[in-house]
Amino acid sequence: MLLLQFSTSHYCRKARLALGYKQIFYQVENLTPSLHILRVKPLSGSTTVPVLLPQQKNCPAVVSESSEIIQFLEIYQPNPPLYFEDSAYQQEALRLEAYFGESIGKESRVVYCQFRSTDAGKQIDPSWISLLTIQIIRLRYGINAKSAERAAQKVADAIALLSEFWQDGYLIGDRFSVADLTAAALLAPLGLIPAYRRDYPWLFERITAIHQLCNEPLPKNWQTGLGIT
Ligand SMILES: N[C@@H](CCC(=O)N[C@@H](CS)C(=O)NCC(=O)O)C(=O)O
Repeated sequence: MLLLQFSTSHYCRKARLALGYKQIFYQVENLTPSLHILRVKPLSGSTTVPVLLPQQKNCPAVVSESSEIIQFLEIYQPNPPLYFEDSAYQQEALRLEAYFGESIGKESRVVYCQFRSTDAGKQIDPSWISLLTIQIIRLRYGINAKSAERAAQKVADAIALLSEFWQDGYLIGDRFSVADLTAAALLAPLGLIPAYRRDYPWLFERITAIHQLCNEPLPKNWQTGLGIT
């Protein structure tokens, strides 16, 4: 399988966590933001990554959108499962996947990109390509101090929800699911922001454990969130 991705995208992280959890062999093709459209649009008709090319017999040629990728992987390789057989649990799992994926994922991107435009945030990766990418993302999604403040409030609400479940359990039932995986992927970028690492150590311990479970490396520069360079 081939995953078309941006290496730093948290939606692509979500797809990689699912592939890793299921121990499916795959390769990645890293695309450059903006130029990626030339590769992705003819395949999926959309402009976003991740896009998975299963390259297997009896499989679709192209699967785009992280939630569609997980749905495909559940059929391709049901074990270990990320979905539930119990329909009430499954409905709740998909609801939380949408909440953390579509809503909170967008807000954490705003908070992270705003932080990356500050002096402290630039130190995470001061290379011109990284700083340019952050500026492109800020323009693309209209990110500024005001939108970051609103986003931080929504992120705080999501963390409050997680604190009820994650300190000693899972979001749904008594096992790991697509809901936990999505929350871990979409909140992972906040681990590079020292204030979040200081205020919510349990959150990042859990995100670290989920990465281990899914055989996925933590975000590059994860230690800088602790002030360790
Ligand atoms: N709902 C999509 C969101 C994916 C998404 O927003 N991807 C961003 C990267 S983090 C992207 O490809 N942006 C490029 C663009 O919108 O042109 C999913 O879950 O896959």
